[in-house]
Amino acid sequence: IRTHVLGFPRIGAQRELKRALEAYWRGQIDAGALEECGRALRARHWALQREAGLDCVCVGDFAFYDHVANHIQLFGCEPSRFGFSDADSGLVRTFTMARGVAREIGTGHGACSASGRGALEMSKWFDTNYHYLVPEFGPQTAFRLAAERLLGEVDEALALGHPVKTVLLGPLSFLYLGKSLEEGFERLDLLDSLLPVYRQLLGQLKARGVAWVQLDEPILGLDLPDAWRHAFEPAYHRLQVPGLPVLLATYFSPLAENAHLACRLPVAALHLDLVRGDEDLQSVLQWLPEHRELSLGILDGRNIWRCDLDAALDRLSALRERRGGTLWLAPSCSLLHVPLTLADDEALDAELRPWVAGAVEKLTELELLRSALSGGEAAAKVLPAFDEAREVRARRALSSRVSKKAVAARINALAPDDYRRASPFSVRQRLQRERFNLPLFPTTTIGSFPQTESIRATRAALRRGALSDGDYRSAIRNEIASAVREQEALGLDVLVHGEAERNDMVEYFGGQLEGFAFTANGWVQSYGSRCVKPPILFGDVERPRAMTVEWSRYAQSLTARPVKGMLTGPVTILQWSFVRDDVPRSLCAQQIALAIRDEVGDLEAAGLGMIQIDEPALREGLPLRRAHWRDYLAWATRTFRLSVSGVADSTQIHTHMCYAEFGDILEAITAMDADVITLEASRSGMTLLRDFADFRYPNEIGPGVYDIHSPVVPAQAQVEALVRKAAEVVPARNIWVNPDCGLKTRAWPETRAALSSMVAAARALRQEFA
Ligand code: THG
Ligand code: ZN
Repeated sequence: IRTHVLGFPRIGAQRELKRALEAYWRGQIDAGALEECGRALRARHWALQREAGLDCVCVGDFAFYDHVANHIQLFGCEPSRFGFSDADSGLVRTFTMARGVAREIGTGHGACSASGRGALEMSKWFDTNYHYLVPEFGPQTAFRLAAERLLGEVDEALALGHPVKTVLLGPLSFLYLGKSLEEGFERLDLLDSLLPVYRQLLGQLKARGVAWVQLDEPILGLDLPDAWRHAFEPAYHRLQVPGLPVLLATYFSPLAENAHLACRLPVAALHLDLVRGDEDLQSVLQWLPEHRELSLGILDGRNIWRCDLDAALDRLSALRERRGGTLWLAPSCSLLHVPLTLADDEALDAELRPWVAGAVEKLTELELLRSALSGGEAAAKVLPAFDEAREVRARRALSSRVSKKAVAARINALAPDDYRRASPFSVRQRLQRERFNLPLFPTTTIGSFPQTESIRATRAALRRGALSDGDYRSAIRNEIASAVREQEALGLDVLVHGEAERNDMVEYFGGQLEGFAFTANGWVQSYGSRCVKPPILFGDVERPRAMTVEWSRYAQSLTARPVKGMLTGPVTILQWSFVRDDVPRSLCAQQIALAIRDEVGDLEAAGLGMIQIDEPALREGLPLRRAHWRDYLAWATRTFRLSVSGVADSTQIHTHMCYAEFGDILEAITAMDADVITLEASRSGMTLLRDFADFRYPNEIGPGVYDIHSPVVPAQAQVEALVRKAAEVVPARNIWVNPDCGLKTRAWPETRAALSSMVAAARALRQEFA
């Protein structure tokens, strides 16, 4: 029995990589110092793997910015639009692709892909909160092996005396996850020229003395077009290198109709994600030839709960009897998606600390399972650890903070009416128009205003205990008052309080709800140097007190114009947290929805006539397999409605979505029945609106009229043109005018300029359409 991991966190226990990257970008350290930081992190992470007892270390999972971007360089297919020359170092190239060229950086991610030197587009890595840089492929794409960096890392690990398993994204997934530069260009057509380069690399790895190569093909868990499915077998035949065993890794989703294919591929070993793809196991046992090794993803690589070792051992023992050959034990997927360690987190609730496992703790769990499975003395030795784990699980199950009768009772008492507004949209719209009397093309913003240095300092001072609660609150009130003044001066119609009191929205709400715990250092990489600290949803959710009312009420007290209350929706809170493994996700979402519903009610009672509940992660929570979409979308939209349906018809419910294409979930968005939806749309030049028009989206809609990811100030004429375009496909009286996302990452000067141009555009259009 072997043990291994598919990949390891790389950001560092104290986010050393983040610090070094940002210092390098600011020009405070040089490339040598950055490289040294990377080298030290790799050495430390390999040592952790070996000290835990794993058979080999993973090489190739490290990246300064993103592992997919590393493959773009590895295979020499950096888009020609960047105009790299031999003089540009690998680091310079990585960061240019990741962040664009300074002069053109204003165009941000994705905006000018395929032309200019704007950054590569970012996209969600399957259904995780990690974002990868999207490779660009076209008829001109050529591949050339540039393996110096990877081979250097292999040599580093070998020099440290570690047996090496090199991790690569497989050729099919690499091409599939990219984008085509030209309409109609088939990325699959590049396979023929890509395979020889992969093969060449495998040859060099073998010559180096690596023990294994892991090729990740997570797309085997997707609904693949036939052409892609059929390409696997011939491709993997061509990749065979005598004497170099390949482990094919799949994860995140059931293989289903691709299971037979995966079993047929000529590789030495196959990895299965038993957390997400348990249903494949029986067929794989049947189809996988005896001499192939089987790697079982028995620990959850995407969640932080300690493993039920007894249950895992039972399963593994049975499997071991059925299956001759060699078994490998592993986490289900790369550990990139969990914090490095949670063992000594000072902020984590003491009761919860023994319940959870970060990446390092998961290594220990793997070794316990291997020892127990080996029998004899090794197994006897780990009995106490199994006893301890069992006790901890029992304590967790019985904790009075996990299951709460009152919460269950409330869920059970829900009736169909709790999931719908009192009247249909047409009635609500009339009442809301009478109440708010807004002009045509009302202007608003998404919620947050620039998080200035002083705002950050205020929150940090409170955290450190350097600021009293009273002083903190008056500092935040000052920020709110100033945001309201700014908005009135700009002439916006519907105001927001600006969210100076919030850091990450999910952390902010999780921190105030019972049933959630949080960590001081449980960082997970989101993209590049950016990390999130997902709250841990461990128990039934309750809202002990109002969370946002004080701030929203204060903002409303300062102005005669309507202020929107600002909340995050249940699906997004769920999606960006570590979630319980003892009840269904849908139930967790329902409980969060009830807490939000109470907050919505309190905001309404405090005089807020408009309340926005953001669901930016609704689309990303979509299951990877279409067959599971209906079920998810049904509970996700129901949960949203549960959050908002307690209000009067004349209270206006807004929602906001971003980070995604919405074309394929319009029906679900409509089913949410928000009175107004604001969307990220400016970058797609409003093609998104055509979908909404074709679909006849019935409610009001604010397609973002400019890209907040860019410091470039939109011209008034440009905003007008976008709104005119919108008015061609959506009734003008249903259109709102707003930026495409929150403004917290922007500075005030550009924010003022952009909003003032937006307001001027709306005013001009009112004349034009009057
Ligand atoms: N919150 C959460 N998940 C998210 C987003 C979010 N996933 C998608 C998207 N937004 C990811 N975007 C970002 C953008 C910025 C940062 C993280 C994710 C960021 N993080 C700070 C950092 O790394 O320095 C840390 C933030 C903090 O101090 O809490 O800047 O909005 N949950
Ligand atoms: Zn947004």
